[in-house]
Amino acid sequence: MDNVLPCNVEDRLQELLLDDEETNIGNDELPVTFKDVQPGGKYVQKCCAFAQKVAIIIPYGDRKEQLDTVVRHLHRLLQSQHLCYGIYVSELAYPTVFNKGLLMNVAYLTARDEGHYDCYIFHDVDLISQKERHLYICGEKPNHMSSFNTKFGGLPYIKYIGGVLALNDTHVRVVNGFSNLLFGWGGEDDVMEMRIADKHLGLTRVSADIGRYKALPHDRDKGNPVNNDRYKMYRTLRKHTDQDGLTSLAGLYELLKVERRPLYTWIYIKCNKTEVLQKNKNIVFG
Ligand code: NGS
Repeated sequence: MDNVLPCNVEDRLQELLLDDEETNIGNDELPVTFKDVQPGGKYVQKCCAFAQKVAIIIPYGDRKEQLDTVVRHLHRLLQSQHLCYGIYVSELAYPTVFNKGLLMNVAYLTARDEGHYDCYIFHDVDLISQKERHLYICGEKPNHMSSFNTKFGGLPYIKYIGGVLALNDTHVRVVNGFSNLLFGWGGEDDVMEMRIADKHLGLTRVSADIGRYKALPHDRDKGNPVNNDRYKMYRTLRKHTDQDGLTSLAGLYELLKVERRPLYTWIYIKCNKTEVLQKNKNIVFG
């Protein structure tokens, strides 16, 4: 589904064109575009051309440069689209094994509790939208926004919904968020795809010319080894959507800090893989 800006708004985008150079700006001084951003990365001024209030959720590992780039890019883009929004970045304290699903769940709850957003856009840290007209709002169905990723020259496979995914609050609740139990690289997006299908929510995908994203290059992240158990876990995870996700998140992590940084809200958490899997052993092995 293509959400694109109406022409009268598009005209005002010219000064905000997002080319490659723009996305490489340094991170010391806040450019004037960000002067209206409130601490925690919230923007509520001169906005609300659309009725939705949007939370951007970015699970973060250790690519600070990319985080700075994508956050700045998003502020420019979302302001140009006259949206009310907040940006939330969640990070796990090391040493640990990365858990993208759990990080996204925690950030979602934080955003929901403080902002009551209508739309949640789960966004990889390495993806830059190349189309300013690609509106960052939710539709009636879950919407896969990153339909063309320069890393893959399109989609890596047809059921792929990773990268950038827009879910409204009802969607997130119905699927019980993401699985908390996939540690390491791979699979959390595929399990979300199964949840959306199993709950019959339907799915839309932006056309490839609008949903075009540039992938920023990177090495493999520290603390994020490939999860070799992921395929094995699918079958049992699929049976336990209602027991594994937002409803079972409490007690699986410790909230260390919520910090209002100038351009985003930073949520820092701690969790122990062995303990989490042990607490959920009936799901993992059942
Ligand atoms: C698939 C993974 C997805 C992942 C996608 C793209 O193979 O979680 O590759 O990854 N699924 C499984 O491993 C089952 S990427 O190249 O963007 O890192 O999102």
